[in-house]
Amino acid sequence: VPPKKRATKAAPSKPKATLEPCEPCDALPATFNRHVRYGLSRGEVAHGELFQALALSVKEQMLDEWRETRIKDSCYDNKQVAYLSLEFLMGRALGNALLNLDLEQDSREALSQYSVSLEELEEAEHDAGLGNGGLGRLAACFLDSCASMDLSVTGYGIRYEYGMFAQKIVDGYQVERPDRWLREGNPWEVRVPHHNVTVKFFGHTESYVDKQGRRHMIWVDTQDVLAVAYDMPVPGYRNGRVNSLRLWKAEATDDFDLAEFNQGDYTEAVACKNLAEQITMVLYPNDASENGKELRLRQQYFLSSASLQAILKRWVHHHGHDFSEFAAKNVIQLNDTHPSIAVPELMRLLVDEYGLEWDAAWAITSHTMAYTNHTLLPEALERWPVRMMALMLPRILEIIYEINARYLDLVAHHWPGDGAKLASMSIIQDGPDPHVRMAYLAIVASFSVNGVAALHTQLLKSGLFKDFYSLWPEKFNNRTNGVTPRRWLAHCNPALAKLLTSHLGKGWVTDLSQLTALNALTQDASFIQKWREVKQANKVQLAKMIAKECGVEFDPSMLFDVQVKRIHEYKRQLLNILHVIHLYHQIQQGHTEHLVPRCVLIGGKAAPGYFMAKLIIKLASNVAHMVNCDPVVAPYLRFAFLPNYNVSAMEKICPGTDVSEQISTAGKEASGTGNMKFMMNGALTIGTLDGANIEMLEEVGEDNFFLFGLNAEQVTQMRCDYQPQRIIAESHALSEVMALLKSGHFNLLEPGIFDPIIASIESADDQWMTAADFDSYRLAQEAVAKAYKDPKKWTQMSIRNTAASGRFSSDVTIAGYRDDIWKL
Ligand code: B1N
Repeated sequence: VPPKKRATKAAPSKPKATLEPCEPCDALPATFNRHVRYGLSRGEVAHGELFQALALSVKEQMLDEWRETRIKDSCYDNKQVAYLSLEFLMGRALGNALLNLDLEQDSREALSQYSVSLEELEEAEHDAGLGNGGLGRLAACFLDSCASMDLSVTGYGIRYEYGMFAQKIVDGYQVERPDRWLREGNPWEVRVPHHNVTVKFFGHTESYVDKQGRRHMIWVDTQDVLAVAYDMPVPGYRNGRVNSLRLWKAEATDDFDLAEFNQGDYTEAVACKNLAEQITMVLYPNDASENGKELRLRQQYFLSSASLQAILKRWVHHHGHDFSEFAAKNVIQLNDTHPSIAVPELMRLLVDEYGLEWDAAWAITSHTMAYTNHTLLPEALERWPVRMMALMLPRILEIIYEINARYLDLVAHHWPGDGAKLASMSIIQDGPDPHVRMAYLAIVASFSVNGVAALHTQLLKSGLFKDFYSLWPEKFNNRTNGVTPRRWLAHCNPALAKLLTSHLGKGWVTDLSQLTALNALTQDASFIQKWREVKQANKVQLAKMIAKECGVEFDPSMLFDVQVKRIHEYKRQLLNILHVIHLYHQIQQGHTEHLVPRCVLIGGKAAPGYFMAKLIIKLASNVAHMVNCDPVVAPYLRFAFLPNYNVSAMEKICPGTDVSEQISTAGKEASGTGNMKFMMNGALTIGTLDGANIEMLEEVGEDNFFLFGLNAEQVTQMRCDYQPQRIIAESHALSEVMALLKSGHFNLLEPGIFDPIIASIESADDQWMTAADFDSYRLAQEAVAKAYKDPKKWTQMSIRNTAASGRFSSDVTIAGYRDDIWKL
């Protein structure tokens, strides 16, 4: 690091502690021993405490490189990316850190004097479940790729006290339990109080005119909340870079509720500080659905304001109040509209706090913001009531109106005399209860708008954002999602990783396209044999977990058929369950000649207020009960619902899966990313032409993919005249399944509970068109069974899937963001 130039020849001052080269830190085993000896509680040393000691030791190993990364990024004036997200679904950190820092052997050595294995300690780590599903996990994969590709990218999120709820199944029903993930402390985080900022809420605005006659707005009488900074290290894969995930915690400022203080009610005032701290108390557990609560808007503004203040402070620290280069040196990537309130907030900070003119501030904002859309589902498109914003964020609302007025001038220019266009494209949705359309706000202010898979982006351009696309075609681009091969192959599937490395070398870990070389091995009998053995061993491990968590015996010689993801009607777990009922019925009828013994696993959480999703879990549980207790069925079919599906469960599930279920109604799943994790680990996909499935199919070829169902266009067409009752009547298999369901066979003691499910399948309004795809799905499942009967052929298909998965590394996705959006 070049020393900072001094302007004058000053007397030698004390060296800055941060820049001074220091002694290399102790090796891991020594550090670990120190933590065990001086850092632990007095009693018996439990796994949890040894985990803490090891995690603290591993963090210490990162501290120098973490500091050097920070210094390097500021010294060289690199362009910086801020990835703003309400969710970072990080999962466990230990295994990933050991892999990326190459500290596995050292850790085993450190543990050798203790009667505990590294694997046992890894199990003692609590998942950081700060996300719902795909969107939050994508953010986590992106952080790994950015660090591994040596990019200066910081994640900004919320340090929720309670992460994604823990799911229990009681009498077949989902029960939510709080996830107090920080109870034992978080060894990875570092509290950085000198980065704290305050965030304003409520109050009102006033205007004044300065000496030069310029009008200014001030936001006064606010209730301020302290944003406390916590940093988590994000180590790159063996490259010396350690990026940061900055998580904000809300705390009361010291001068909270002055009024009450002044009245002398000290204790009341202190007790009231809870209100501020509520902001970061809990993650909203709704995946791709309504989140319209006031507290949620507070979270969004809290994250956005705190992060932007931190970014601007750093800028001013290095450049003073000269913002001319700001947009050239900064990108703010909005992970969906959840942090899109950052748009007016950046304007507010630049105009009100740093004194820029509106036009200058807008030029900066609109060249800095970039927006990723993750869903087309109307119920997930965020809109905030104007009356709520007027109270909570009065200055922000004024700015939104100003942005809208100027933008509507442009719309009027583009579509002269078209009042309907103005109304439909306005950021403010007018009416008796006007709302702010956050997606429109994000598009108007962003230089880039991207979808997350080819079909999804296409549908954005031709549907949801059609008018915006015609106004600004150059803003729109596609970035197909990906997943990190470090966690989702190297870490979670060590046996396969070893086999890959022994044949291809280790380059695949950072260049997953190298897996295409596997195609040359599909005729190599000994390689096929080894591949089978790895899959078989992983199935044994998965079966152990299922026995433990579900009490159901999965026989590893049977086909493992898995669907794990959030429970949502559009993802059609129901279609899967109907197929299980069909198989069950076939077996009971004695039609077993073409059956391939199969174990079906479904796992996932339902949003606590989503009635149908919860009922689908209950149906799965009840069907599983009937299937598993029938000795006639047992040799052919087992069915389990896995409670509390999360990141660390997926790490065991995807290596042991034969068939991955990606069966959403076409046009509804923006991308999917679980589909990619399974593919990477050699599972075959049964899927619709939806999201990234389409691109997976393109890569692997139709011969290695079980395709079924309507495509997005056919779904839209059929919606006009959907007649599920006729479809059911015309399908012998589906008629039988519906009859069995209606007979109450799966709910003998709870009559009528599944009526809403039956009604939804039979309804002409069924958005998800489960009946329409049933027969096609059933036939595709028959093709799966047939293929599985030929082990050699199946294994070749499995190898080809892994070989073709290189394009779905998040490194490829991030290379796209880097070159085409961030221009790093
Ligand atoms: O984002 C993933 C995609 O792979 C999935 O297809 C998509 O469903 C998912 C509101 C969401 N879209 N929208 C959300 C999450 C939380 C919330 O409060 C919406 N999640 C997705 C990654 O691109």
